[in-house]
Amino acid sequence: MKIDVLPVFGKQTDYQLKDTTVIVVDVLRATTSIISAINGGAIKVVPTIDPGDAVALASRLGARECVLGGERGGIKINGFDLGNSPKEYLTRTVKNKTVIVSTTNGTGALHSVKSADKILIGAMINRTAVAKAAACDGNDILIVCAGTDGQPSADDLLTAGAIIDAVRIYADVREGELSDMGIICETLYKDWNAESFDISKTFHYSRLVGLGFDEDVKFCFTPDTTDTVPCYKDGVIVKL
Ligand code: 3SL
Ligand code: MG
Repeated sequence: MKIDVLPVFGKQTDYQLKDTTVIVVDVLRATTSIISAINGGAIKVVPTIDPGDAVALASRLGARECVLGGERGGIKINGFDLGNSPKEYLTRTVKNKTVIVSTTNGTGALHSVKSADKILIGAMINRTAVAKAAACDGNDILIVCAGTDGQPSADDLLTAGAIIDAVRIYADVREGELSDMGIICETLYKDWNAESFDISKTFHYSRLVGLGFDEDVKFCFTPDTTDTVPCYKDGVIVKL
């Protein structure tokens, strides 16, 4: 089984998506919030790139049926019900609703891989569960990181490494099957786990803390708090 990591979405080829299980990671905070929305009882999550498309879809479905969530620059979009804090999605607000989300990088990352055979939603909170689901498929694995504003983001790379570390529980990853990017990510994860790499100094993490989202980053970086693995198919995200 080959495992590769794309540090920023949008550079994958059709060939890379063929017969591959893709895991999309935007640990801060879009994929963590999406997993939380499913855990909060949402029927489905619909990711949209443009906030205007999210509003149009919400008005077609009707306010009773859906919840609008998302951010720009980390802050809740004006007129939306929820921002992008995972805990907001664990409340009764989303129960039995369609959650429509638009975020700066995460929803773009999801759209960029929509032609893949299988797309799973990954984060630190479900790293072992998503690794198990991908490893048990037997396909090659491509972890697509959202990154931050077109640049690789240490938070996503570290999470990709955490997922790779967990894949080894369920599959034999032979020498040469893990790409150089995968080796870098796994090393970053091991350093973080051994407390020799400090994620709090990195750009997006410290920006969120500066905006007052300390609780969010702690929540997002607590490994294995859920077994939920959402999957993205035909434009919607549901529990696998
Ligand atoms: O980029 C995104 O999609 C967001 O998750 C960014 S933020 O963490 O909400 O600022
Ligand atoms: Mg991010």
